[in-house]
Amino acid sequence: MEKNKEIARIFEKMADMLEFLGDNPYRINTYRRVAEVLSELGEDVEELLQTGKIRRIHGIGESSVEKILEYLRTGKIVAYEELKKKVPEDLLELLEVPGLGVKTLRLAYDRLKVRSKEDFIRAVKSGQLAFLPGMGEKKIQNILRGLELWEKSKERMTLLEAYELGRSILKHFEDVRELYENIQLAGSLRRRKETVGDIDLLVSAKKESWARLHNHFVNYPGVKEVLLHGETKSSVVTQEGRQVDFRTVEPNQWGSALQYFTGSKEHNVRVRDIARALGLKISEYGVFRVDTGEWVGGRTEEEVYQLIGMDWIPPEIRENAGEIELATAKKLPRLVELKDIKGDFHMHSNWSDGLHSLEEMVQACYELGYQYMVIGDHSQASRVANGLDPNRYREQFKLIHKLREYYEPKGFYILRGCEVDILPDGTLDLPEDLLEEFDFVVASIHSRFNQDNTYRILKAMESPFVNLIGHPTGKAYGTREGYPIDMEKIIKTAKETGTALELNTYRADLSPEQIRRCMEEGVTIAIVTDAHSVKHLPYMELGVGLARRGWAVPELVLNTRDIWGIREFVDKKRNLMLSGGKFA
Ligand code: DGT
Ligand code: CA
Ligand code: CA
Ligand code: ZN
Repeated sequence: MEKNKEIARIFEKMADMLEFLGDNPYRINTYRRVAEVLSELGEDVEELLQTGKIRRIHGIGESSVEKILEYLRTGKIVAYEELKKKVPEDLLELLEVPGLGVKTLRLAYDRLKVRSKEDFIRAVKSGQLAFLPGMGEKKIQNILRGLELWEKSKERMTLLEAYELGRSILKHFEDVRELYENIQLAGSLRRRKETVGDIDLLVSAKKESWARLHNHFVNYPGVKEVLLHGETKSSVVTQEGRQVDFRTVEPNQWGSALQYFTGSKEHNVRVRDIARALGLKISEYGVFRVDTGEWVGGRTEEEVYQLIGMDWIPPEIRENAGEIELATAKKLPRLVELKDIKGDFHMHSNWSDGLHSLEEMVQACYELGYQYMVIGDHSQASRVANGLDPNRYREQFKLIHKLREYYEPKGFYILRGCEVDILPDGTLDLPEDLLEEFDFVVASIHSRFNQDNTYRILKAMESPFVNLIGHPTGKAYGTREGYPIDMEKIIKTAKETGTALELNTYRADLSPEQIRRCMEEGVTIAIVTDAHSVKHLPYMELGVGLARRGWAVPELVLNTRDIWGIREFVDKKRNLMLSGGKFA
């Protein structure tokens, strides 16, 4: 699917370039649609060419097909090469900056003689931008803020991006399965850190295969530049500018190498110190006796930890934050695992701002092997997200009712839900009599972040019908800062009212520290994908990783309960709140 991505990227760029040149909007939209179709396409364009089906892709017209064919045959699209001569490509890269559009770039080009990315950044920082028509102080501040965030986000990938890239590289290695014994992504990606600097890939194999493995690695189709092509270590940079490090080790070094390259550095330093006190030396090559230099183990990670008197430690908590002491005392808690997860509580269909139909979302959840799912389309106040009014929710209930007839006999339960907006004064965007009809309610803040957000959330939790607070802090993967809130108060009230707090896989909100506080206080969290397409549903695996980073235990993760446990959770809150009681 690498080719799909490459070609989609070119069409996307051509659309930007045409827009910059003030070309016909119809043509611009056509190119954008081609890019979208190509990235969503389930099949490889190269295969479609071979099977002759390429001319029948829905949504791609004749002249675009010709360009795709041209690229597959020659590796180039002449129309694109021509456009490159007319526009400063480098300047258009700035379109990734939040809050910056073609119009502003074009104005800066015409009036301020801005020709490159650097020119533009200089123009913003020196205040020259203020000379452009329609450029107020507030707009300039926004662009400055956007530039800062963009520069920061360029340095590190979000966990989502790293996960996708990692999966694609693992897939590339399936072609040479006979050459190695073990393969794994290590480093911060394995630890499920919210942002990832570079990807670390580790393989164990017999020495005679190493050269071929390194060749295969540098020939990964997404590579833009090979930084190092060695015998044991290679490094490349991808088209997106991301670095991937690759190492090969002998099969009996697997455990010690995996332990070493998983990190974190702080964890490894402690582990090494403890080993030294026991007369042992741990390196990526194995565990050795210091006095004789004799190799004593390192085939598996379990073996490495066991040799220094510890239980195996889950990668997500290897941060030297108390895990080493507990592993030595053999008292590590059992963390939640993907296999414990029985359902997802927050997702959107094309009734609001999702890409897929309700039917498609339901079928996809069923195929994941879940016991239940909550459909949670936006409520009316979320206009941009095409939120539902009470009548449309009731329409949706009818459809769900019909779907249940098919799915319930199979043991799969569709819960009627919503993601109701918490309004600026803390009231909810839907009437009580409707809220009562839902099986499960998620309530979130989506606008007016300058209000007292702690108060808004506390008030929402007092509703007997609100079961989960969506993305509590409003932050997203280090790219979007949250609104200020008093998390301690929210945790306390969640406990008192029997409301769960959401760990949103799409945003990494809550943070590991906040999850840990929930665990300490006995507050239940729910891991949700907030899927806007069936493609996002499997990110549950990442959500579980993020939860584990916060030391989440199955007892306090709502998704580990079965359908009857969920109904009990909902009923318990309703009964208690309606009778004026409080939770223990
Ligand atoms: P990143 O890539 O910045 O998100 O973070 P990591 O943790 O993936 O770091 P990276 O890629 O530099 O190195 C991968 C692992 O290799 C790291 O987690 C621990 C190990 N490692 C790297 N350099 C050192 C070092 O100087 N000392 C020790 N003890 N371990 C190291
Ligand atoms: Ca790394
Ligand atoms: Ca690295
Ligand atoms: Zn939301």
